[in-house]
Amino acid sequence: MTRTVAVGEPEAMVPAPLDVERLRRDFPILGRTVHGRPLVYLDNAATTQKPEPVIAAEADVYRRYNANVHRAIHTLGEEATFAYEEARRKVAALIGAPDPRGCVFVRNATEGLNLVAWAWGRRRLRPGDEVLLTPMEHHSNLVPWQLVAAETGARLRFVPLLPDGHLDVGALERDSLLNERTRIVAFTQASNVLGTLTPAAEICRRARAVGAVSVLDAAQGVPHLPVDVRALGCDFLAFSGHKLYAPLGIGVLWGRPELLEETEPFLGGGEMILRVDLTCSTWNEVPYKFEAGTPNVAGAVGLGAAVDYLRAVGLEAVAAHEADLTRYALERLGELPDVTIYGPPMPRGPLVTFNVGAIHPHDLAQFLDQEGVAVRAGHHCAQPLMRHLGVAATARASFALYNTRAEVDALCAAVRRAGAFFHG
Ligand code: C6P
Repeated sequence: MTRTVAVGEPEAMVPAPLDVERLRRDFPILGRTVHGRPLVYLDNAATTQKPEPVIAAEADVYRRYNANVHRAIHTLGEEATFAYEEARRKVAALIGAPDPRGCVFVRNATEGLNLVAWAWGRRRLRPGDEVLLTPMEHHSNLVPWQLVAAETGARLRFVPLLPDGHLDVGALERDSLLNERTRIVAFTQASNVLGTLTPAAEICRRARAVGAVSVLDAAQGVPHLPVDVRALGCDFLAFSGHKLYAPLGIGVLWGRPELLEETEPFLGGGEMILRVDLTCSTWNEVPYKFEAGTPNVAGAVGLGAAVDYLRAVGLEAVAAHEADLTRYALERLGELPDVTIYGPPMPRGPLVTFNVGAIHPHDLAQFLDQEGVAVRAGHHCAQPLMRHLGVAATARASFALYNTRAEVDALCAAVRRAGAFFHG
């Protein structure tokens, strides 16, 4: 995977452009400075900043109706429960889930993926069964399967990558990667390193055809693409709220209702039980069976507010704006000397992963930070992919609805100065 430049993609229906300057005013943090310079925040794939309505919704819980949910027989408890369940309904609508009960509140995508691996996978996998993954999975969708495979004797297999960073879907048949032993196909909807968009609906359909369950890591998908679990045809889908303008510490695992019904609990404790005896218990209904303990009520309410915000701005318009920034960044960064960009051409997720000559990405990120530009540097929790690319680490700029072309220009100017500084 070497230098890439954006190539033309078919022009789709173009939604009205975002009024980004107005939207930016919704995000108080964007007004701050870093090292005396205006903040240029380009680490959105790690976490997004939060708009005022989300901050207000979360604070409002603590100001007006903080209480435990589902237990308290008092007004505050009822209001908190209503708001928590309302947030579940909003999340369900966002991802096209026909029934909100299919949406389990978890801490983040990592917890959702672990829930599937441990509570569904470990109980069902047998020696010789196969779990199909890809080499570009985030550690959150790799390590849980390694742990479960070690316990069950299941075998991990991987769909190879093509040189441009796309999945080699042809290998599913050619190399018999999908076969009667495949029980689980777990893969990312969008790579957090390459920006690669996977043909999720096709893979889910083919997984089902061999009787396998599909698990979609949508951590980098839901914030940027209109997602519909029915159209995708997946069995499980996990994402984090904090990459979606929502508070930290709240995420969602969606599961096909019949699968959630047959999935054993992940954590035991309060709320997830129906009846408890000294030596055994029975379980509450879905989704509460998977929500042991006091949940992050304020986080969920904040997530509901983030969903409202995103839908009001317009998912299609956000996607178009982010695609424009990505295309522009690919072009502008690609013009700079010694810059290597990883990943496929457009269309791809709204991030650009790159290296500059022999500059260590950590040094580069530190230099950029001094210029007010926040990017991520490191292995991005995708060490096998780094090895596949033949690098130890990379820098990465990732975009959200509030970023601008001027910020891409600021990034490129700072990268140019870094090149001059380090290479002399
Ligand atoms: N990627 C990044 O900077 P959590 O940490 O549970 O919210 O999300 C985990 C996760 C799962 N899958 C993908 C594709 C991801 O990108 C992430 C998080 C961040 O790329 C932090 S490493």
